[in-house]
Amino acid sequence: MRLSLLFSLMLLIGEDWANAQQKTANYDESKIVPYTLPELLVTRDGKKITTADAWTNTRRPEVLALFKEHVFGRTPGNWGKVSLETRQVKKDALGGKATRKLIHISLPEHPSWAGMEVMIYIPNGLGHPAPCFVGPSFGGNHAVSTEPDVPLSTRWMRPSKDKGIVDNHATEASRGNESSRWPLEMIMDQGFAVATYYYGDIEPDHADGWKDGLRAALSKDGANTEWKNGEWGAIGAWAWGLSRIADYLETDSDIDAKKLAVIGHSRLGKTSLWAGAQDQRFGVVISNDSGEGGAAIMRRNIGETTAIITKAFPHWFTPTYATYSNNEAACPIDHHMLIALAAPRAIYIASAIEDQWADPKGEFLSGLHAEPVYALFGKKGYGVKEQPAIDTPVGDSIAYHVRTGKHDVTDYDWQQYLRFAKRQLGQ
Ligand code: GTR
Repeated sequence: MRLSLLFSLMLLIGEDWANAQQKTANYDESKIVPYTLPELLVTRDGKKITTADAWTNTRRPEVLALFKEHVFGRTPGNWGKVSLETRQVKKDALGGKATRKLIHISLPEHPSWAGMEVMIYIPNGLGHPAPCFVGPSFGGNHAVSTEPDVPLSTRWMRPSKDKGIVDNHATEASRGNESSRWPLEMIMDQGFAVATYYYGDIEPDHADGWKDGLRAALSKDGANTEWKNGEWGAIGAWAWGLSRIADYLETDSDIDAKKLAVIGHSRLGKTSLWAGAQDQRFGVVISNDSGEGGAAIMRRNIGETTAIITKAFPHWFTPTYATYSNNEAACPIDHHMLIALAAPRAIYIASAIEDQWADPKGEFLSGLHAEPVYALFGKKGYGVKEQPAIDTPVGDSIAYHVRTGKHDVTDYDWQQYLRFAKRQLGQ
């Protein structure tokens, strides 16, 4: 009993410590030490990139490799066969508005990973395959949906009285606790499907969580693995899950798998950016308040910093990333390069004005500094050079808004994403 209490307390140190840092962090622009961003359009051996082909064939692979080596780690390629099993199809979900499917994705060659439960809502009566948003949830399918017959997740969850998590597990009181972030009816009304999974299906989100998840299952040393520089962290594994959902969606004739938008909030926004960087099946990439390690420029060192995030959440990244704590200038990437990896596909970066921890201005700047890559493809970025006023979305192939309010996903955010996805994907 005592030991398990100690263990639970240890698990909280990362989150709690990060939360405490929010109060004392620097939020003063005038204290930013002048910095130079790494060149996007110059190769490591000094060649200038001036064409879309040279970006695609030379510089893009280089930048992608840099993010693997220095930030998120390499995704191993040894998972083998992927089993895609449809477990439930409910044609009259959401009062008849949608069909709900539950798909179990697992790896027959790696049975120690329990697999992932994907929940898909598809608007009824559309008359054509639906474009689809794909994103992970913090709380599980039963938290995204308010429908009482969605199975409760049985996986490890972070303790939370508010969310009805008891002994690290969801209860009936957990239903719908994330539904405000997933306005399913609004999304269905706009003719889009939604595919989602609980990120903890891949691995529990704490420093030792990988031992009970996909990373241990795919590693030859299992739970005894010592993660080396360049090997993947949790964000890489969560992003892998998004790509496996895309594998499934390509097999479902109710879905237009040529029209996929990957979306995530906060740590899961970092995840959606990394999924979008690696997997070009995602034609739209959406970062909602992704902040440090996501869209924010790391060299600004304002709000959450590399030092803070790699101390609080060492398991999210490849070990190398922590070596750039208070040493950002030595890092061969900055996060405008992560945005550029989406090019020429469409990307939306969103911030919230009360979320200074995530550095809204730094999130804006990463999109601005990615524009030269989009220009090579004849694509337009923001169309403005300064961060726009609150609640004033800007942009074309790279779009941005900073909305009123806190760190969250709101209907306002979704209204912009729906409009953007329609414009970019056609619908
Ligand atoms: C915070 C962390 C942020 C962000 C956030 C979240 O504690 O410092 O980087 O990821 O959690 O995911 O809600």
